Parts: sequence; structure tokens; C-alpha cells
Amino acid sequence: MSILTPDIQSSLEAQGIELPSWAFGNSGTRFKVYGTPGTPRDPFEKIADAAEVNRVTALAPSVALHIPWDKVDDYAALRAHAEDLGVSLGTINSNTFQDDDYKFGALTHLDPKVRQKAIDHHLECIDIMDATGSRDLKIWLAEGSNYPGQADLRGRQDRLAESLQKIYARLSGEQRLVLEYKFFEPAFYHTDVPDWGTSYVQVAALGERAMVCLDTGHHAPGTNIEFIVMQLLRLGKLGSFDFNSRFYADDDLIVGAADPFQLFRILFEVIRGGGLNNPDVAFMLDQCHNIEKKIPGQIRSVLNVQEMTARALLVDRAALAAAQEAEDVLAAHAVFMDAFSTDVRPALAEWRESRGLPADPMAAYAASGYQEKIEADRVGGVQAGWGA
Ligand code: PSV
Ligand code: MN
Ligand code: MN
Repeated sequence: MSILTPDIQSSLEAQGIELPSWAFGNSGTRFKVYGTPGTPRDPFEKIADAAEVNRVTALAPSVALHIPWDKVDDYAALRAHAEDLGVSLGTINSNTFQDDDYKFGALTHLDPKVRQKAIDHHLECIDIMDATGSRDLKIWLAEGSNYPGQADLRGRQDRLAESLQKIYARLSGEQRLVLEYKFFEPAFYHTDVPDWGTSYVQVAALGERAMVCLDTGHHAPGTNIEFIVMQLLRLGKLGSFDFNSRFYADDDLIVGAADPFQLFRILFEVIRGGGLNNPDVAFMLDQCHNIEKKIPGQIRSVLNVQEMTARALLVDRAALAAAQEAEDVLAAHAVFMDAFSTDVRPALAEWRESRGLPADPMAAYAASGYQEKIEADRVGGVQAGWGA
């Protein structure tokens, strides 16, 4: 009998992780952007690559877009292309961090003309959502200041609230706004949405369809991220995750690579707080593969999430509750650690095969010939995404 009970299997089967289109483009650091053979030349090719990840894992049914990186003339055609390849278009990410006008702020800028330009960009993103069928508009703001005294912190917060209100008012139907926080970078003294509390305060003022986005790389070192996950789920305000891992800052490395135990703890709180089927939470990756190949990098990432999810589902919740009730510290901790220490890889491989999927998706991709084909075909193209 597999350690993955039928209940665990059906939870795992429902898991879907959204891939970021920009993970397939070239990226790097502020020191160097490396070119990688086979890099997509346009959003259509990024989606084709994302569909490969889904083909070998059945774990990545949708792709998030970043505007303007993924600007195309015909979003209906992009949507049809995605659907032909068995994936859908997901979250639309706005971008107010690559325009000189926004040097001192976008949605918080002192000049109403600049604020309006930034608001209009978001309205355009919502038009795109209408065409792509996307539910979520994700807003991450690069705004803040570098020196104490430089800016009126409170005035900026008021202008932010006003601008967000205008964007929120344009949403229709099931569409939502998710506001991502980040404690520093590119601003180094203050950031206008630095933490979950600020994001929560801003979205709570907007209404029910405004939620918080938690990027796992956007906290000070040592932050108990699973506590934030618990609290936001408890408040009904966790709209989405940007998964990645980090050693030092916002490293955007493969999720689960730096601290698998942290990923396990986060996923345990997700399960405790409503499960993987919770329709309010979008599970997304936000990663940049600087030195590794992009498609296998994404395959590794979704498999890491699946593996830690399986381990988190193995926690004996009844035994844990009993030990917690009895204040048996070591027994409770042991129940938790037993699940974390379980090697689920053989059981997952067997389960994948039973569903007609490759037991080893990394090996299946390597054997497919797709990588060789894109490396041969996509020569001399314009690189897309970060570093474009
Ligand atoms: C900012 O660091 C961020 O996490 C936001 O989600 C951006 O949209 C994304 O990175 C771009 O990679
Ligand atoms: Mn992010
Ligand atoms: Mn980030």
C-alpha cells in the first residue's frame, strides 16, 4: 500500500502551480544577464515552453504574464495558443518599475499626471485580463525612498490608497486585485508596501476582491513566513503566493532549494487553512533562472512544491492535535518531523505512472528532444523578459 492514501492522492491531483512567463526569458543579476540557447523570442514561445512543464508533470496548468514584457497585438490569439497547448493564461502582473517617469513613485507620485499614467497602465492590464480571461491583477510597486527625510511617508500612503481605489473600481465580475509586499529593493530606506500588514490595510480598504500576495522572498531574514500565511488565511485575505527561495535577499531561486523545511511549514499552514483546493489562493512561482536551463528549472520547481505538499499532507493531524492538547511538546514536534522526514519520492513516482505521467518528469523532458529543438530553432532571436 502506498504511503499516499487515496485522500492524499486526490489532494495532490487537484494541485496546480502557475508558472511565470518571465522564468523562460533570459535573466541575471545587475552584474550580468546571460544568454541561454533556446530562449523564447516572444510570449508565444514562452507559453509553449511553459506547456512543456505541464506536459511532463500535469502540475502547471496556467501561465502568468507580465505587462509590458508580454505585450502582444492580439491577446485572444495568445489565449487560443495557450489553450491549444493545454494551458490557460493566468495572473496579469503590472510593471511600473522600468520607466523613468516613476523614479520617485508611480501610484504614490506627487505629480497627479504621473499617478494617472500609472493608473492607466493598470487599467490597460485589466483590459488585457478581459481578453485573456485572467482573474487576478497582481500589483507589485517598486516605490519608496532611499534617505530619511526624503519623502512624506504618510502622504505617499494616502496617495497609494487613492490610486488603488481607482484601479479597483475598474474590476468586474470575478476579477481581483492582489497587492504584493516587499520589505526593500529597489528602494533601500522605505518601501511603500513593505509588509503584509500594509498590504492588508490597503486591500481591506478596497473591498472583498482585493487580497494580499505573499512572495516568499520578500521578508527580512528570520521572518516566520508560515505565521503570516496562517494569519492571512485566517483573515480570508491571502490571494496568492509567489514561490521562490532565497539565501540572502530577493534571490528568486528555485523554490524549496534553499530551505525545504520552510516550504513544508508553509504548505502545512496552507493545508491547515483551507487546503490546496482553496479557490481564493493562486499558487504561483516567481523565479528567475540565471544560470540553469529554464524549462528543467521550472520542472524541478513544481516537483519540489509537489514533494513538500505530499510530506505536509502526511502530517498525522489527529495525533498532532492530541499532542498539542496534552501540551506534549516533544510528541507534537515528533509528529511534525516524522512527516517532514518521509521520503515521498518513490511513492510519487509510482502514483505519477499510475496516472499515465512520466515517473521521472526531469528525465522525460531530457529525453523528449524539445530542448535540442528550441536550441537549434531559436537562433538569433530577440530575448524577452528581464534584461530585454
Ligand atoms: C518583485 O521583486 C517581484 O517579486 C514582483 O512580483 C515582480 O513583478 C517580479 O518580482 C518580477 O520578477
Ligand atoms: Mn514576486
Ligand atoms: Mn521579488
